[in-house]
Amino acid sequence: MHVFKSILLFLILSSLSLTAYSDSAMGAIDHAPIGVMADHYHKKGESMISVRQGYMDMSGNLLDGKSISNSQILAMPNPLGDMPANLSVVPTEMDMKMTMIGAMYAPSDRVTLMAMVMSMSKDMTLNSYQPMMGRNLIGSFSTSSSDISDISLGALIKLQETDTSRWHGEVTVQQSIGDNKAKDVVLTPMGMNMEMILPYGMQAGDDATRLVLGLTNLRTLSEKVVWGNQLRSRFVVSDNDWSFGDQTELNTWLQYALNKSVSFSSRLKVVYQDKLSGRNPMISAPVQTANPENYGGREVHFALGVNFLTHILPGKSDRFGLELIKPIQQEKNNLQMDTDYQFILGYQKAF
Ligand SMILES: [Cu+2]
Repeated sequence: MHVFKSILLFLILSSLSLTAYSDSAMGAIDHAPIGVMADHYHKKGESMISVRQGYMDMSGNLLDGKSISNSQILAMPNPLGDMPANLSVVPTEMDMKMTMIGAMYAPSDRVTLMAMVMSMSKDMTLNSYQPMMGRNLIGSFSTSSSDISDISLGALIKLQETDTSRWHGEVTVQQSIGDNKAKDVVLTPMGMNMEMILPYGMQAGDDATRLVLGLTNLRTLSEKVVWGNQLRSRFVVSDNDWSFGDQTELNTWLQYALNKSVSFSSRLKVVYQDKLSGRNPMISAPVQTANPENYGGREVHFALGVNFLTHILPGKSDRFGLELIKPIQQEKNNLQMDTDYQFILGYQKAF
């Protein structure tokens, strides 16, 4: 398993870094847990590059937040038509990988500029069942898609900084550039292999332009403890046929500095997302993911993380972050897949 190997690697590197003290003024605790975006600004003239790799694993399904079996799903009506009358294709597993490459530059102490490119790859395994009568399993198949999904340009504005508290705002424009009509071969309930446009959740993009607004506060509770809070919303300002719903994310985290080069974190993340808006009439298979109503909802996640500084490449410290995220509540709208865990690994280097 990726996750456990990586955790082991981090524990080994963390213990090495106990001896690899950073000589700069920066500490591991100075950046938020790696899954929090736009969490810090820079001093005039500083720049930084970052790479984040995220994984998400989903398996099984939820109806209004409660576990539902494949046979219960087959009994549900197909809302997109009456051929067939019931849902006949059921997703069983989904894996998502995200790569985010970012750059920051501070032209002044007040403003830090940000640019980011994100790419995504998605894999889904599904079962196809007879559309009527016995509803026997016809077979399993998998679909995948992969693309650069979006680019964003933004600015962080320092609002207030005291010895124990920092406030900053974020304004970002995010443009989806990923394919929103990716195709793959699907095993239909009639037992045929057909190339089709994949449902919305399997698309890397939605053609939308979004405005991201954020507000972050960091509070130093003691020499070793920082409490962070962030409210961040993404609004669709223009789209074409369809787009994923607006999203608001609330994060609160506590970080503890073991020493200057290692910090541990716990984080609570609450996400509200609207259902999908609009539709593509070509997406109409008897599968839950083809229905715009089966998107969005409220989710609460808990994360544990570690940040650490070490010296590998010349210049300032090399910064690593790892976070393991588990859902504690998934009030997803209608019928959706059940999230097992997420996992984010990151590297940051300032100049
Ligand atoms: Cu930075």
